Amino acid sequence: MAMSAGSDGPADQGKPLPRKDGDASAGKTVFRTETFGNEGFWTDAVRMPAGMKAARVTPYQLLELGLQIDVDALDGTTRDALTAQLKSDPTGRTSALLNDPAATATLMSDNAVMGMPIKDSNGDGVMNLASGDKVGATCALCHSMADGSLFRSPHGGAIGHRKDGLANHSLNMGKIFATAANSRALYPVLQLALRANGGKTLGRSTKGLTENSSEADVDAYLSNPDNYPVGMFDDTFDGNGDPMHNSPLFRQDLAAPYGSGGTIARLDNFSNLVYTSLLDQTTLTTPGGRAFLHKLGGPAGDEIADDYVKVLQATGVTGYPYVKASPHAMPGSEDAPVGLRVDEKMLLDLNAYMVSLPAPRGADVDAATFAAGRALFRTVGCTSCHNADQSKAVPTRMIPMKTIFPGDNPVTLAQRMPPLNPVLNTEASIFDDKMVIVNASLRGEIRGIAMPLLLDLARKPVFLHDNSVPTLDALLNPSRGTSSPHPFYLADGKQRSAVVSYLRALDTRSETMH
Ligand code: HEC
Ligand code: HEC
Ligand SMILES: [Ca+2]
Ligand SMILES: [Ca+2]
Ligand SMILES: [Ca+2]
Repeated sequence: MAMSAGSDGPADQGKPLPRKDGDASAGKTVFRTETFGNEGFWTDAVRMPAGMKAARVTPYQLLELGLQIDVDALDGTTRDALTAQLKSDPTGRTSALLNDPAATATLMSDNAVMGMPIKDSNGDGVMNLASGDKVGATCALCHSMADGSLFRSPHGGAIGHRKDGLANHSLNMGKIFATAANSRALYPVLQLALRANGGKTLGRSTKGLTENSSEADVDAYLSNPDNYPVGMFDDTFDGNGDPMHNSPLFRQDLAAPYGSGGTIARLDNFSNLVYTSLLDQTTLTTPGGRAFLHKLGGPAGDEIADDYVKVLQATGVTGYPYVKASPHAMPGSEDAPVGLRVDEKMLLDLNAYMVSLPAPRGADVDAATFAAGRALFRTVGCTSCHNADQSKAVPTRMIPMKTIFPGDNPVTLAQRMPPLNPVLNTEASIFDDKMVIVNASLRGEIRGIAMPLLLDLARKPVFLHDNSVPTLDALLNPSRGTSSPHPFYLADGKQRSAVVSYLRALDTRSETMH
């Protein structure tokens, strides 16, 4: 085939930091079931299983929330019964098992709810939620799907074999968090109205929460999809309501720097941050956690830590922090932002696993349309940022906020110690909210957006990290305007449709197979 004209990608590709990889098969176990003790946080502090029990949540409802069920974890009797019930009613609506609230605890005890593994916390050699065992959280909660071989709920939950690394675009994290009996324990990642900010709040909701907000107030915030859209998770303890769309976790050798703000340069450092501060947020009350919050937010950061202690006390949470991690020689560094590091070998095993997970095949599209889309992609300017070859690592260069979002016109809310940039917010937009406090300036880089993987796009229901664009066609349609985020357009409808087909077909073989 003749080479198309146009560029393959930006001349300056940058170089991801060197990465150490351990053993991928050990990493698979870490990915699926290692909690480093965070079951204390999810079961005793947030009280997720207790909330589900109180609300009589059925397996059918778990699936409606977008959770995935691992058919291989079910015992033979349960699997046979479920298979028979789904045979007689493929919608699952009349399945005795799927509609029995007691079966939710059974599924959890069987370790079948993906990403919410049970631990033998009472040490009796048996896994049973009812007798005091605890449920934690792992990467598989958001970064795995079931293949739907047994059942697929219209809302995106599925029962089948595990497919790790796929982003769960249907996970209703806000509603899942709201269902917990003590959602107030998620205080650091809620949208807050802090005294240090004069009671002003930043995020999707017009109203911020405080340490005095009731459980009902917090549940109302979390379960409102305008605040917490499906497929998103607020992973920054910055007091801002800034959930981001979930990412794929396959082929992570291609994805550096990590996070939409490019905040983290090294993969194992991202994983460590997840374990030591997101999957057990109570570490933020420790001296290391407080120092990190202070560095990020000054007095607002101090206030988050102080108020969090009050919330934990008011809700009877004790014995924290829960995560099993060691103090690190360089607290505050990317290796240990809150001063803690979980087991190094397991982090490197997890690296190997996330790197080994293959990207799914792209959608099948007609060869001529693919070729037309590919030629346009290379000639209309897309490859000044994106690579055409998706089997190559994304360029590591950060795209400045003003380039990716010409409407960026921020006000300065506070100064910070270098290398951190000042706290900047464009009031009229949520696109920049995630990068107001936590951004790549933490590693001496600029506030901007990192290049995303252009893979598995056919399965994506929504585009850009802030969920702001509903379809690929809309993303490339000039009607969004010249000052909107990602204003790179094709005015001609036919050309746009060829590029959309091309994008949907992309995978790591695209350059060789088509
Ligand atoms: C509750 C949901 C949730 C859980 C659990 C979770 N993540 Fe994520 N993850 C996300 C979201 C949402 C993003 C997107 C963040 C962003 O855009 O900045 C993300 C992004 C990432 C990225 C960046 C990918 C890229 O292309 O830049 C990595 C790496 C990652 N997660 C690793 C992990 C690991 C490792 C675990 C388990 C230790 C984990 N995550 C657990 C929701 C989750
Ligand atoms: C100035 C650099 C730049 C240019 C030019 C550019 N992009 Fe992007 N693109 C990005 C960045 C950065 C993101 C991530 C934005 C975000 O998530 O907020 C992105 C996101 C995307 C996404 C969405 C990915 C997702 O998972 O939501 C698609 C699709 C895309 N670009 C296609 C294109 C096409 C097609 C063109 C040319 C018409 C183009 N881009 C031009 C930088 C660029
Ligand atoms: Ca609740
Ligand atoms: Ca936040
Ligand atoms: Ca903003």
